[in-house]
Amino acid sequence: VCHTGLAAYTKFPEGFTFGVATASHQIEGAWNVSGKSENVWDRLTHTRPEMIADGTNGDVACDSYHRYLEDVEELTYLGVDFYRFSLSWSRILPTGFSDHVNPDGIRYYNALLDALAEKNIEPLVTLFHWDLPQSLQDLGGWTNSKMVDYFRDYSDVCYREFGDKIKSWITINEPYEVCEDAYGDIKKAPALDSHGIGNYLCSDNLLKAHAESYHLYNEKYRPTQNGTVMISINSIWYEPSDPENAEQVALAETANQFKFGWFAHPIFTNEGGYPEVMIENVAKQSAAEGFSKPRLEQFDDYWIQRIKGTSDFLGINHYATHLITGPGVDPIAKSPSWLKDTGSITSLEVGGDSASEWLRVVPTGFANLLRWCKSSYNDPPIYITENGFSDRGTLQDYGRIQYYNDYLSAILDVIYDDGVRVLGYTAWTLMDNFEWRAGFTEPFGFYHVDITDPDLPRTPKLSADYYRQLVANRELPQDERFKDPANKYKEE
Ligand code: GBH
Repeated sequence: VCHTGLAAYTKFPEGFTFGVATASHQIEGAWNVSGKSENVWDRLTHTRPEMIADGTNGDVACDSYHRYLEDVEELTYLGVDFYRFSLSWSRILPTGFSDHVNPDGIRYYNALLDALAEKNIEPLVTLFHWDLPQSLQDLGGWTNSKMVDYFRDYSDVCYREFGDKIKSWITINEPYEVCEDAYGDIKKAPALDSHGIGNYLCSDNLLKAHAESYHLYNEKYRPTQNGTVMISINSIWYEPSDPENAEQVALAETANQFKFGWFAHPIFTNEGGYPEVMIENVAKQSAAEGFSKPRLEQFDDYWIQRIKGTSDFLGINHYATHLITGPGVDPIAKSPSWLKDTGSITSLEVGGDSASEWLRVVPTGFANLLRWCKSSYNDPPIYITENGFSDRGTLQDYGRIQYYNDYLSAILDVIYDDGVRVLGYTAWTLMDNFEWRAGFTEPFGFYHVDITDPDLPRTPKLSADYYRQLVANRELPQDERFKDPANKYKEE
């Protein structure tokens, strides 16, 4: 092992794969073209544009619906092994239900899949990345227990139509963000703000829906299609602000159970079900708040068993670490709420910054999260299904390169030093795109997209070349040209 003082390890193990990700609503545009119906993000951006930082929306976005061949060119330039993208539910099933399959939607994804196959780029496909058909939201969306059936029906259509071409599936992207940000808060569409209530109705239904989709694939499709199915869970990783403070250490563990464990514990542990500490805290808070029943209750035995073990890999999206500064009710917590239920106070005063307030750069936090996943979830095989960095859009994006280098180095550390089974890595994202409520103000892409030009030209940033070299050599690039001149000066 060569210790350069920068990174202990530089070379990725044999068989490790690299990809890059996008999501339908963030890139496709063509929001009302060829039979696609309205989704919750169309509704939010059209009716409440003031909720988006720059008033933009996904109507055109990167226009990937029409420009997907350009996207495939970019992917080919990067040389990635796989491309993670998501399917638009309302493009495939405009009513939201499986009574009408939209032929143009099927044609679009088949064309994309064929173009990828021609370049030997494997598809890794997400069924649901937040763009719920508005028709289903009108019935309550993920707070409606019928969503279990609707999601299974939608999955069935996708497995049937595309399963010959897609061997790696992700059911749902970031369940915490779906349930907490969209139903328990106003951070994501439909911005229900049913804090402490809707978020937990959502998790009950979403976990069951995921499990039913997994079982459906297992029983009906896996025997002939031979693919895999996983879920991608996001983690803000929590650490104590004072590692010597036992109370903070315990609270950080509780916060990680509330954040990551909320969805990982039911699927990836032997005992299954929601984490015990969540059930206890929510019961205690609910009683004190005057509710007749806990706002979150444990699944019954049938569902504990049915949900357990329903993911072939642990899909981790990871960006940032936050701090726990103490016990109590966070000043920003509503009542009742998930945050209040955690019983802790959080802080963003950690690590380097990015263009996104929440994105605190702490590579050691990533390594700690991965070790924690190994020990908490029986040493699962792991795919990093998202990781990336936002800036203000410069083409000389040294901050992004530094981020990737440090976070990839953290992965190498845990692979070689701790035996964590990380099998692949997905960078977020191929090109600057519609960053949800941040609009186009917090770009994460390897490619700059000029949204003021009707041709939406894509220009590679320096990080595109960094990633291309990384993928080609399976090794962290050491090239001088990737080093920030400012930092380089400091090092010498
Ligand atoms: C991922 O979410 C998404 O999967 C992807 O679509 C997205 O483009 C990417 O990250 C970059 O953001 O400022 O208080 O409203 C990552 C988890 C959780 C990060 C919600 C942003 C908003 C916090 N996200 N969070 S706030």
